[in-house]
Amino acid sequence: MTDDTAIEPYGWDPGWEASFQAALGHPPGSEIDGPVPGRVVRHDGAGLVVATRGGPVRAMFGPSVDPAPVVGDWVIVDSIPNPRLTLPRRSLLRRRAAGGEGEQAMAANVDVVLIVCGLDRPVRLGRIQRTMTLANDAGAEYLVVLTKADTVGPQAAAVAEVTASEADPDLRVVTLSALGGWGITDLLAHIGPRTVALIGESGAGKSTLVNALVNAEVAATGEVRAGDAKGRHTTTARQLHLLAGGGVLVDTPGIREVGVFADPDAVAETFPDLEDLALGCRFNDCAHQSEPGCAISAGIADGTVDPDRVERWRSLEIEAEAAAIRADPVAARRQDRRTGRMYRDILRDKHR
Ligand SMILES: Nc1nc2c(ncn2[C@@H]2O[C@H](COP(=O)(O)OP(=O)(O)OP(=O)(O)O)[C@@H](O)[C@H]2O)c(=O)[nH]1
Ligand SMILES: [Mg+2]
Ligand SMILES: [Zn+2]
Repeated sequence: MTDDTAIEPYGWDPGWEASFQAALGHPPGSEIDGPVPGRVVRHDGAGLVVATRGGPVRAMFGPSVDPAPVVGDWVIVDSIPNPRLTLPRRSLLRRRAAGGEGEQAMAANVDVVLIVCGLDRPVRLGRIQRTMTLANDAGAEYLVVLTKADTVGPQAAAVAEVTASEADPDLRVVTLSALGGWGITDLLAHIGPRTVALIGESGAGKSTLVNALVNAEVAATGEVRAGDAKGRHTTTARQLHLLAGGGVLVDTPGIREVGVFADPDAVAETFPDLEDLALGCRFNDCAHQSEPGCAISAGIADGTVDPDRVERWRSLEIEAEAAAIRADPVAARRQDRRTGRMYRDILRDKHR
């Protein structure tokens, strides 16, 4: 029998075992020599660190593996060691690469996203909604963590909570102080023994929170600038850390801009109330600008809908659609041709 005690804390379960055996073409339950499964716990310029049954191994990027493994992936490593295969993912947290067109994989097999905001700076609703969209795209749960609550009074913390929950009435918001050590047990109870990724801008307090949750100094932290509380990009690699009570945390480098590279449906999930309301618009393709019979415009007019929220919804939708078309240029061309044919047919019918 193989001894899985070293990889079970990383989330190894019968499903992954089955996936591993299937990938190698072995019948279930048979012994396998040589290639071993492991979880990518670190991804940096030099390569990968993979937690295996025999302990962590440093693996080269090696011959190209598709998809390229990212932190959180379960991979099969051979004896070199090289990753030879990425096991089919249960989820992928991704964003639009900074300043670029491409997609950037942030972490794989993530169950929960912590949207980390430091209370030493204003809570930004748009940013929360963008991160919610990334989480929805990955099929992950999310909750907002307002940390550094020790830097503001209870009154200000309460105001920040209300502001954050405006992103979604059902949004869970946890207020805590990672440095002060309060609110941590509460958060642990919320996340459970799952794979949890921390997302937020540099200096928000992600690594400090990781240390508080793990209850050890496992991640380096850095000072923020005095004037504007901006961070110095202390964390430079994505790294997975084990929680003592079960579950894993993925600490990530701070991101300046949350570029959405999402399925447009993920945007819809972020704004379910507006999507529902838009069903009442007269036209299916209503842009909610000045179309007659627009339910969204009516909501804005009678004060039941927040125009800023509509603005953020529309801009995220446009961004996600553009990304989807860029991701699949063939489909985009097909769509163009279809539209072209449609117009041609209409014109022909007219002139008949
Ligand atoms: N007062 C207070 N300061 C905190 C708290 N959490 C973090 N900090 C401080 O905020 C600064 C930034 O913390 P980090 O944990 O390094 O931030 P980060 O989000 O990991 O930043 P990057 O790695 O650059 O993305 C450090 O000086 C921390 O000591 C908190 O709960 N209270
Ligand atoms: Mg950090
Ligand atoms: Zn409308």
